[in-house]
Amino acid sequence: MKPEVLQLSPILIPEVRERLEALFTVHRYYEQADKDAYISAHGNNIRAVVTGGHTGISQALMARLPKLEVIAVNGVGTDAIDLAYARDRGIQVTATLGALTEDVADLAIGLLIGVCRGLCSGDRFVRAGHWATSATPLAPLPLARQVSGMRVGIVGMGRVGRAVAQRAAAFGCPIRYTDLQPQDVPYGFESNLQQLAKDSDALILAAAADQGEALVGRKVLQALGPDGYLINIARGKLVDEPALIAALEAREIAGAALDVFADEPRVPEALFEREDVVLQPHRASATVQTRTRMGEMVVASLVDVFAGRTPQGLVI
Ligand code: 8YV
Repeated sequence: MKPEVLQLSPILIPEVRERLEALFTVHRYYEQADKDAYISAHGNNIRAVVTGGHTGISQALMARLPKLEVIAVNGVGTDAIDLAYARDRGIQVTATLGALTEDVADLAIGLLIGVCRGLCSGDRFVRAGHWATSATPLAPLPLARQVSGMRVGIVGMGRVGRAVAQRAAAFGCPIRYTDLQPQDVPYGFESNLQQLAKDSDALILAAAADQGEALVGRKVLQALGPDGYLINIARGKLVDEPALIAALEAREIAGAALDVFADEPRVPEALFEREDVVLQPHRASATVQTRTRMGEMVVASLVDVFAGRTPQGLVI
């Protein structure tokens, strides 16, 4: 009999879906109208969960899956999983470590350029027909901020932070970073986030959010200052969003570019009308190439666990 898998979020690559369904009996939890009744009917037979980094799995749901052996995260973040509880139950947790590094770093740089150079405002300006009609071409658009040579501060020097640093270095940007401890990288370490913000023109968040705290609040934003930009490709909960909105409104920072939000998919409406922000719907890893690689890792990790092998990307 094929092992039964509970799938909590969609997989967008057809080949990966087909392979998953060929090897396992897949229960698409995310499609169920009555999730409670669905778990009452199937929960006792579920041996694996497939979920996204943002979706994770609640402890309450894990508790209803007594035969659960493995949670395969189609992503790298494990902040939405109670790892201590999983460990106590002997449930293995895997993540697609390394599969999405390049894409996430690419988007961080894309967002940095996007917000500093006003790419989205420029696009809206052209589409609205303002370029052709404006008396002084480009008059309503303010001059942009140069990206090359900006002082970049990176929060979290893990795989993604390093890939962001490599890219920013190619733009001639001096780089400093903060992390729980100094890493073996050729960039200056700063233990104090507020000081890092003060010394940066752009602060890029690439940290894990397992501690669940908002690292970036009013003080860090004020330290970043009226010429500083905040880029977040990590987790929305790392930022105190009301403080960010207040800082933008008071022009205490120059702008923000965000791929992630505290309560996705809900985004504070106060951000919608602002020209000094660039917004993305959490899609830093959403390329065909990366999602294929991630999906293949998810399937391989389930195969390995059920064959008694140590899966690649084992977190606990
Ligand atoms: C994905 C993520 O969007 O890796 C993560 O933790 O949040 C993202 O890469 C998500 O996991 C989609 O499945």
